[in-house]
Amino acid sequence: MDFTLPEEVEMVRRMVRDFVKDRLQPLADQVEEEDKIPDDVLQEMKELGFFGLPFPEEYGGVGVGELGYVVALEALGGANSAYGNLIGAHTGIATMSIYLGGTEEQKRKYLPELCSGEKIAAFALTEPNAGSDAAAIETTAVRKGDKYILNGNKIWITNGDIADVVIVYAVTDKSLGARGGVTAFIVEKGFPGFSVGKIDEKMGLRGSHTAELIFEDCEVPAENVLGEVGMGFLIAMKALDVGRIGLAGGAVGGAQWLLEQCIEWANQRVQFGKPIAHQQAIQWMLADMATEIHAARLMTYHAAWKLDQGQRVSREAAMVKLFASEMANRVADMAVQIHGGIGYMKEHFIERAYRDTRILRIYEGTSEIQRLVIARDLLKAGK
Ligand code: COS
Repeated sequence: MDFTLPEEVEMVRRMVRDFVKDRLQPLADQVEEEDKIPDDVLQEMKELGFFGLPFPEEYGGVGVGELGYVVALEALGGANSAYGNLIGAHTGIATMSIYLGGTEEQKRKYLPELCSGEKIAAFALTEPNAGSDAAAIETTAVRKGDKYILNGNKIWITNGDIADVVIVYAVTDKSLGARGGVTAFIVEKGFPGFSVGKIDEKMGLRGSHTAELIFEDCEVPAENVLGEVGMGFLIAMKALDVGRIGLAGGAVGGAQWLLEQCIEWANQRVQFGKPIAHQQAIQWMLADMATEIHAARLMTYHAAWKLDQGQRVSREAAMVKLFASEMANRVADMAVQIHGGIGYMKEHFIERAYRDTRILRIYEGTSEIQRLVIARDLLKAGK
């Protein structure tokens, strides 16, 4: 067994790490205050290939697979969460839905401009009455001639306010439910009847917005049915399998960065006449953080590798999402503890990281849903 990362993946890691250090970290407070990623930074991210990392070059992607994508999200961990969030929603689940479920024609039409970042994508599944229970969506799509007419509301949609292309999941046959009754649609910004509602006020993740999306007799050409009618639920589940691995990569990166900040702080903060790093209480927290990060990183790389081998990863994706997000929350909690009073202050980045980390246990499937997916798979397989 060889744990060495491929050279092209190492190159991606170095590129993202340098970009974070030189370009993103100096802007951290600005992004937090303005609640916006600066336009010139967004442009640079597009030029560096951030938007199409895992996809094959024939569709305009960078071609570094899920492993390269995960390593990039990990390296982004030292920056505000806004960047990983933008990429996670755009690449990890929205563009991924087209890649996994689209016809060849749809892939050729949409992937190049999504991979270049010329167009931004969002993934619209969640509704007021359908969060964890994704099959309970109520948005309807009814065929009328060569169009489908969509009616309903989606909420908390990441990139919703800036998306040019939205993957919308809607009910085409209520009687079939998750097994053939849900269809995915590629909805473009200008389609009649589609509008963006309110932008949410969140606990954290400033610089990344979630919004309500409204479909009022929204007209979608029949050729924009993603893949086939009735395949929507499967496409959503498969995209979420992939997205959850990327999310775990981001959680590992964020936790690693917090660990490094804690080591630096513990070496410089003097109490009782010596740096607090000399106290065993602090050392044990650092050791626990490092051990959990290592475990989550290996699990995440393994899941990404398995996906790149073309194997099904539903169980592993749920496991890494569960473990890495819970781990990142434990690490963020210890990071505040090690920093003490200063870590609770609004002006300190540790306070921001603590708030931003909390969502990891909720979006792209709560920890409870991940346990449900794992347990169902265990009981089905008997091992
Ligand atoms: N890959 C392939 N097929 C899948 C699948 C996956 N990952 N997950 C489910 N399916 C299939 C099932 O095999 C089943 O088909 P068969 O009965 O023919 O085998 C069908 O899809 C329905 O699945 P299931 O019975 O598991 O559906 P449930 O309604 O019980 O819900 C959960 C499944 C809870 C896993 C799903 O609703 C879920 O993931 N919820 C969380 C949603 C989420 O992550 N939201 C975040 C919003 S996006 S940021």
